[in-house]
Amino acid sequence: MATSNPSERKLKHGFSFLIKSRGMFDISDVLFVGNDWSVSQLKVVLLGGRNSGKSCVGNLILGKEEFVTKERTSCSRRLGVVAGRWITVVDTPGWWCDFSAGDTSKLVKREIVSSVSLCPPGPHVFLIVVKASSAFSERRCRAVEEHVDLLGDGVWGHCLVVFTCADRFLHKGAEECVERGGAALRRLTEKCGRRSHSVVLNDPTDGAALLLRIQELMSENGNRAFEMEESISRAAAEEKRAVEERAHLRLIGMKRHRALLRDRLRPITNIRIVLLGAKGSGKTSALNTILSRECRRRVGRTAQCQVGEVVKFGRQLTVVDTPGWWMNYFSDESSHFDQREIVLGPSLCPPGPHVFLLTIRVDRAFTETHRRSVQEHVELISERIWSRVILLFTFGDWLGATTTEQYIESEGQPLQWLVDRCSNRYHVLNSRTKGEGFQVRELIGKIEETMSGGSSSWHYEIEMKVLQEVERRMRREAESVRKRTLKKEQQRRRARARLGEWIYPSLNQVFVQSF
Ligand SMILES: Nc1nc2c(ncn2[C@@H]2O[C@H](COP(=O)(O)OP(=O)(O)O)[C@@H](O)[C@H]2O)c(=O)[nH]1
Ligand SMILES: [Mg+2]
Repeated sequence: MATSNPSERKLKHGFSFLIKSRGMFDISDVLFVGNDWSVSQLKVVLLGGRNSGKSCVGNLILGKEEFVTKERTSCSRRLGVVAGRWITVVDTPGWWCDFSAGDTSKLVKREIVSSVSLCPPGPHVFLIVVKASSAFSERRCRAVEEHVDLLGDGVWGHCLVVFTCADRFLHKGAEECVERGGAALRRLTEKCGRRSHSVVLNDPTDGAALLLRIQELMSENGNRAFEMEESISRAAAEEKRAVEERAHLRLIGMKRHRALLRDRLRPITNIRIVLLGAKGSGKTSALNTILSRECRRRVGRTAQCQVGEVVKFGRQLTVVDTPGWWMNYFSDESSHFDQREIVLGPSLCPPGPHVFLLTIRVDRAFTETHRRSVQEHVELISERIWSRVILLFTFGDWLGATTTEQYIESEGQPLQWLVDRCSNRYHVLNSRTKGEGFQVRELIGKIEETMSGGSSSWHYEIEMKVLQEVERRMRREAESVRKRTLKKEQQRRRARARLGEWIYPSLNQVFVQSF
């Protein structure tokens, strides 16, 4: 360790270290000499919203690129020796910054709790990572509180808020960050015993300073590790084991069913698909992936149904994209326009689609409200279509090493209801990957199996009366809007005429008087 001209400094908790006298320092320059650095291993857990910089903070602490800076559903643990000490850092999956814990998938919540068991007997410090440049609202604060509270009592005494910044020129000190952040951020730091620290993510000197701040917190806690209530860790471990067992059974059942269908497979050269799902659930991205369309620009909101075609793997593929519904809306809350587009979709690939792909995002909780919303919107087309629906789990990159079956079994009743309704037909799609050939090939295989699954007709017979009914309702609505506008216009005209009568006589009087 290079310590040219070292000088000793003392921090307020009696913790001392040797440091190069040139002001700036990096991790290898820090030489710990006090008894406080006595724990043989330092264990740190990183917590925070998505893209807040958790993995980068982990890399900063360990002094090298150990964590991939990509959000995942599972924890990752890395060990390193820094300044002669073993350091364990556990990176946890992040939550959507403004979403409550109820909107986070059960899988992610369980992983956050499991992070403690990855560094036995428990972590010394939890770093709550917050992006310094983003506004910290009351909602964001509540999201942090709810997710940190999953770890049980006593956790806040081990927490340190870390503000991250990517650029030295934009960097502000922790106190300034808290002051500018407003009441919500002040409340969060209060909960953490007013402990906060600010780092520039690509600057190794900030890694050393952060370690010193961590050491300070450890000293405050008498080097005690955080002990999670046994009931919480036991429940998480039991749940994980049960999920794995159920996932294994589901996988076997699904494979057996597919093997049966494969025996009855009929050759097919023309496949028509309709994409259904909530807005933002990845339908348009799925269409681009299936049709191998390069889409460098950000995918915009789909206003109307659109059709895409391609010849791929020796098949003519026709895919209809629909605008979808708001994920928390029931069907009577969706606009008539959205309802019509959903019902219109199947008629855009005449004589009718072979399958419906129902997109579900794997990076969010799937609640009973979402389930009811999906059921009601799908059944706007017809209750008969369920036998042709395949669940398309989008945002597959988010799953990482977690299997689809583990995700399904973790998420609970509402999602399992949907999977059962689709007779265990599902496929996971990652629209961010470049080598999409394999996943699309596999999807086509599943579509062909669905079509061989005993349905007498090759394709779905469109129920024209449903479409006519929605169009009738739209016409009625347009007519009532027209009448309302007309009435308003007449009222306005009458008011203007009255105003004219009132203003012009008085103007005439002024005119006469002035002569
Ligand atoms: N990471 C990731 N993002 C995705 C994926 N699929 C879609 N997205 C993003 O999710 C957003 C909504 O996707 P979009 O296809 O427009 O959803 P739609 O409203 O259902 O058509 C876009 O910003 C996409 O880039 C995926 O598989 N992985
Ligand atoms: Mg779209």
